[in-house]
Amino acid sequence: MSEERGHARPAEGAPETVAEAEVSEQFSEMEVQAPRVGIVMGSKSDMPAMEAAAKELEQRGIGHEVRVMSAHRDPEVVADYAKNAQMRGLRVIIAGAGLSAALPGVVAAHTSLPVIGVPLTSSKSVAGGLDALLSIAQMPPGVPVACVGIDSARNAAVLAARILDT
Ligand code: RP5
Repeated sequence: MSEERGHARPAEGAPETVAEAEVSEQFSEMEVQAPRVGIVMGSKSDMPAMEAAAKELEQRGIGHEVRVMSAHRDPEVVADYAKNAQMRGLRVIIAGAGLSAALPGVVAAHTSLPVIGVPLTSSKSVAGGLDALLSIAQMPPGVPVACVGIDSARNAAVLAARILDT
């Protein structure tokens, strides 16, 4: 047992030291496995279109997670997710939504991570998804959202991969 500034320190190999080493190892494993891309969408009905992003990331071996949350129906969930994203290890967020597609912009308002918006068509879309495209692309100065083409979730994943490479 050695002493430093009056505090007793456990000797090498003492139970506390072993426990610390185990915890440290578990943390480094978690970091490796932690998703780097968050894929979020406004509704379960968006899943068929957004699966293309998950598939592309899967093929590239990029860890990701998929969540359904609506900027209008679950505003607190979206705010919490975006605020905690960076701390959880995420590096890019892909957000898909249709109609008045606020999700990508609201996520971008709560995080400084890059956000890629995917405008989606849905049964109630007008002008073939132009409603969602403009909602996502026309962000106010200072709160950018990168916007891919309508229903172009795969391109969002390719862009996320390029961002991660830089
Ligand atoms: C948007 O409204 C969603 O992103 C979806 O594209 C659209 C329709 O949602 P549901 O009524 O199918 O849940 O917020």
